[in-house]
Amino acid sequence: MLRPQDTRTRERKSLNGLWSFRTDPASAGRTERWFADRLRDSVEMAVPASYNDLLADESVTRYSGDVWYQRTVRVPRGWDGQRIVLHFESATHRATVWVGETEVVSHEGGYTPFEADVTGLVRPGDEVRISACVDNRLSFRTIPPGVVEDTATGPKQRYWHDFFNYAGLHRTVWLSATPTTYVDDVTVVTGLDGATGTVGYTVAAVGADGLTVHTELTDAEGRPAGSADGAEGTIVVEDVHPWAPGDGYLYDLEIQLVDSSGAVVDSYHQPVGVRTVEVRGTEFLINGEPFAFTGFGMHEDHAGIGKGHNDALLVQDFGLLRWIGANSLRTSHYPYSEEVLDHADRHGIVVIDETAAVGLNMGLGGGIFGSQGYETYSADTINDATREVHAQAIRELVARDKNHPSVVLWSIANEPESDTEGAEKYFEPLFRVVKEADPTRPAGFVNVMLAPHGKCRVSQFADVLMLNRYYGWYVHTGDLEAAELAWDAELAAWSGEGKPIIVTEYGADTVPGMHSIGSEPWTEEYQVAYLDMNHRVFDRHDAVVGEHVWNFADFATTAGIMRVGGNKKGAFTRDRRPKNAAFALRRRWRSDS
Ligand code: BDP
Repeated sequence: MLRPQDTRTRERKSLNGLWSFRTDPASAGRTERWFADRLRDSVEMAVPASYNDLLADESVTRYSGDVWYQRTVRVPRGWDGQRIVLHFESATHRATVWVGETEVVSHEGGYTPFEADVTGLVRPGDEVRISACVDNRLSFRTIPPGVVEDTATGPKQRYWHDFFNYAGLHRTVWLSATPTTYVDDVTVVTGLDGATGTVGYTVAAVGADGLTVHTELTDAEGRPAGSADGAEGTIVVEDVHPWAPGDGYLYDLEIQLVDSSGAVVDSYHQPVGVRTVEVRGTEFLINGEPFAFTGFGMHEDHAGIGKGHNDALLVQDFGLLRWIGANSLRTSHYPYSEEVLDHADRHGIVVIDETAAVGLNMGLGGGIFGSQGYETYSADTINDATREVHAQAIRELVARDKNHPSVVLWSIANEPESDTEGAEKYFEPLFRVVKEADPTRPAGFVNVMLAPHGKCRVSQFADVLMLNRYYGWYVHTGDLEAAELAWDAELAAWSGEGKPIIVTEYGADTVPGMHSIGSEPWTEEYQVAYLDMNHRVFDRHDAVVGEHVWNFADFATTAGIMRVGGNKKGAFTRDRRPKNAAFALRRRWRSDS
């Protein structure tokens, strides 16, 4: 599946804006065929956005179940004879879509795209009604998992991840047109040998018998940089300008389907960054050079729109990343919108790309340790069927993001239970899935504090060790001396594994404006002292090649006695004002500060 584009043979029309919306707590809409007519008793809802916080209605904020979105669209009259596709960049966490009265597609998983060929159901020039039933419920067969419990006050959604279960149509919906003979997919793999770069590609096309695949590479200044023929090929680029951290140099690869008269039947443009990624011993190499990650685990989270994508806020967040000297980010804890990855490509920000497999750990809930009343891996909870859903989530992530040069490492899960036999059995096949899907990038998962060195049974499968640790926060709270000792000892043990270590989370909740001259948790001073302690420890271990503070900004969570208006571990507040820690990080990460 390729993302809709405007090219010389393709067109797209955004369906963003106001849609009709209504909740469907009884899940009556399917049997009552709400798609068959104008959505009654509806209100207006913005797309893209999470619906939760927009209606000043508590029952919608905390809603669990089906909701319906509907709008009409006039199909451009020039699209006669074209293949017409309805494309959703995401629907959280699952959706079924109708065009008119015909069901066209269902999709599981809230953060990856899906589409349907609707050519036979629409007439260029005419209006058509699009309805989507979107369900935000999480179960033991979803990624992320959750459970809807029957309680005395009705069914309640419970989950084990520490961010609010925002839902809805978070990203752009497109109607698009391609020729009926079309480029269906492209995979690009790049190489570097001194000043020479290679751009290897594989193209899949539909209905292209008798056509030739022709590719044209152009540099960022618009100068021709090479070309090739065939569905598979390699373009050699002399004096290549590599993509590198801080230097988001992109070539454009135009993929053409050409007929015997030389006419271009279809054209698709793939941005290409020529770079290599490799793990060697404890080093993480980009273009053969050791790379040290600085930056954050982030969230797609803003007041009002929740997890909805917004270009202005994207530009603001990346501006702050640049200001603070971050060279990288992790898409904690789900695939981010494709605009984020495009932006990272163009600006040379390195990305650890994560699936939505978060909360596969019944010993943890919303950052709170302790038994949560379930066994993590069992026939009734996370089981083989869950693993199939997880495997599909990995495949869809790789399929979507494989061509982004910014993506250098796959994270297949965040903080799963990883110290049990069940965990080992669950994860071993998933590492095979990610390696099969992408043999070119390293892969790992993010290890939780409850599975320290010597106990974790899943790290053996990972190329890179990613550790989340809260010494001085959840343990040794307020005692940074003891925290330093314990953290140092654990890192020394992990260093012996001979793999690169990225500390993917370390952080302390901080109430902006709260101060103290002592080391009092929750104050701005404590956050700075906590980060300083961590940095002293990292600097003593050569195998530590990355530090990602938790979190870039404060974010919304589910209600909990450890959360005051959400998680407050941000270097920035939720509205992106810097805490003292932001200035401290800037001093460490920017040589010019
Ligand atoms: C880790 C999780 C992250 C939480 C964080 C915290 O990976 O999602 O928000 O801790 O407790 O357990 O702040």
